Amino acid sequence: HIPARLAAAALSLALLSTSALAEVKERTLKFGYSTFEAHPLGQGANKFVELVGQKSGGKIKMKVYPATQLGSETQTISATQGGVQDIVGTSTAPLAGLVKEYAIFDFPFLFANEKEADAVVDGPVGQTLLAKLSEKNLAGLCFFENGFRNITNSKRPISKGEDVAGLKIRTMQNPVYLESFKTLGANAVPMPWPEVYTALESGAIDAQENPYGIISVNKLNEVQKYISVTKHAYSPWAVIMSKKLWDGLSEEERTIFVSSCNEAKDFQRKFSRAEDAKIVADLKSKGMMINELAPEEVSRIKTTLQPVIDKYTATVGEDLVKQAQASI
Ligand code: EAX
Repeated sequence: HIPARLAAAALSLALLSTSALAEVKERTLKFGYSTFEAHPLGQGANKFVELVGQKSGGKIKMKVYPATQLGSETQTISATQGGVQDIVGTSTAPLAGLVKEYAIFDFPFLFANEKEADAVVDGPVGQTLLAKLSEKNLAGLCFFENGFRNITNSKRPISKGEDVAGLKIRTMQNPVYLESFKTLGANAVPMPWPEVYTALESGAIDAQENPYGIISVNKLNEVQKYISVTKHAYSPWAVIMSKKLWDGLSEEERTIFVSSCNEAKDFQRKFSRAEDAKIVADLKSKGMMINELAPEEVSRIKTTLQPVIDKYTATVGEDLVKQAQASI
């Protein structure tokens, strides 16, 4: 027979989980993001949805809209602010237009590797930035990663900063990216992601920059010849809820969302990093030319971009930059 203590423990556990779930409402939420489901971000999004489902005993469901079905990143961020969309996943760059401190993540060459990125994004700077979204009718849950960004173009390999000059390059809708590429002499144009493939195809632009995964899943190999491994910036990807929804959640529901996001994040980053080598081989096999830059050329680019870093250090505040540097 079952020992009394064990039976009591089982009973209290059962009570705990039923009483716990009493604080969880049946909900079906709208979750939209810009990349494809097959991308590691889409896989991370699915993991998040699955975990929220499990932890809520199936009460909280999400309808997922990948691949810009609900609009560009800036549009879906606005829809989430208005509560029309419940959850958005987005590269953080467009958030700098709402909360200026987000520009810190866009500083060229801020992180040398993923370990440094994780330390800052998961540290006090990341926490501050998630919390700041509440000023804009948003509730930040956690950060996945889009990854280190590399330049692709149709003209030539980029081996030094001077090779960027004259390229018509699309940037995200973010001033740090825009000014960085202008400083290198490029003809830089901000453009929402859904327009980029067509603009590259028609030759309206020559170049764009994104991590390997985005290049691959969007088949940019069809319209771009060269990838130059500049790793000039790192894109975190924020999972954000509308504040309207957040404010109406029980503590228990909030815990479900935040803990699921963080668990999904660990899965997502591992997956993303494991995919990179395979993607590079695949892009090469599809005819893309991939070149690395000599470290001294990377340092020269960084020196050229120092005025942009200085300008945006003033914008985001020197304390935040120091805090980031202390985490690295
Ligand atoms: O889906 O707009 C961009 O370049 C971002 O990297 C976006 O997340 C791509």
